[in-house]
Amino acid sequence: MMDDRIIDLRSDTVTKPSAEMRRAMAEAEVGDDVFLEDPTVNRLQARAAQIFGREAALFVPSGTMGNLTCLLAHTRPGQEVICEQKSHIYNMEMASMSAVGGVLPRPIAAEDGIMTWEQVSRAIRPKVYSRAQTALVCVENTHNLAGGSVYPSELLYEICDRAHEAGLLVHLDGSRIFNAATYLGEDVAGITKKFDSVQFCLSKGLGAPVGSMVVGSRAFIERCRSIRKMVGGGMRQAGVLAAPGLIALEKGPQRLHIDHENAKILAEGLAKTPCIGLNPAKVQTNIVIFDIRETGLSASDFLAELARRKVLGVPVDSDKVRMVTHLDVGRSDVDYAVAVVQEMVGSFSRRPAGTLAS
Ligand code: TLP
Repeated sequence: MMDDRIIDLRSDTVTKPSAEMRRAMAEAEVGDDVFLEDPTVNRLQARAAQIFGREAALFVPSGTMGNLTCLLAHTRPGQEVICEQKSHIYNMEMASMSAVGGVLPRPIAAEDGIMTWEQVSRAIRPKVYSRAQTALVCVENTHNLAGGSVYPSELLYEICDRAHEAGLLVHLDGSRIFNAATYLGEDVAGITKKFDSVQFCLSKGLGAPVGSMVVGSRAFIERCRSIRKMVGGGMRQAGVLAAPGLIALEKGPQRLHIDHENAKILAEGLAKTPCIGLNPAKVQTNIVIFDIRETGLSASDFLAELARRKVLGVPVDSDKVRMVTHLDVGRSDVDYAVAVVQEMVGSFSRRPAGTLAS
């Protein structure tokens, strides 16, 4: 990379809408979506439902709102929700499950974020009058903070079937479900068919500027529409946002394999760097998480040094850094990012311990 550009690997949410998307936004046919009269939103919802093989879909402003809407539709205050310990819904959605939904999360730790039915079943509350009752299981696929890991579909089927037998509902935080589908070589309809609800993001790897979709049965989506209004997500001429969403939905999935290849190259390059801890074999999709403890720096100091060199990532905790590949970073950017990390870590090891350049 010769120019002054910043290589932004903080998230796949940072992508900018393409010229085609901006044109579609300018030209979108719109109406008042709270009256169900926005033709572009209606088209997006119909297309999402079709792709997922479901009766209906609902456009929501964010993944967070999509997850909360489903959670509110499936539970009532005082119940419990089983989720993975590092899941986004538990860690990064402002505790909305408890603060808004009045439900108690029951987090369970699973290797690589991939829960088994055995682990889930052990967390189900017994039917004792003094115990909060388990209502819902939330699954995240791909699993963000576990490094973009992917559930084998058979495991998802087992969790859904057995949860249903136990009288529980199952929600999928499928923010990056198209990344999972790309990795598996399967379609999203098949992967998600047994879930009671699915939320997926248009604004991550698919490249739309805004928005997520909730898909499910017609009755479920009608209920979600009221809940979306309750939480302030009833948008009006939202067709200007649905228009790039339609392009993201059609074109985004076709190029995700490029992001996965770039993530693999990034991971392999970083793994060769002294003091960086990472197993590239575990990188399945577009998220790379690595340990920087041995550099002697905290994640925030490491990232500040990196930012001075125009490469951006985010901290996962004090020892770990996350980088995410997406449509606005190419192979040469990834090569550059690896070279920068190698140069930077090399320069630390030549300096007296505990000192940084001012
Ligand atoms: N993830 C964002 C940040 O919040 C960390 C990111 O950069 O990865 N579920 C999952 C699995 C997510 O990764 C995210 C966003 C959400 C839900 C929430 O989506 P938004 O940001 O649209 O509310």
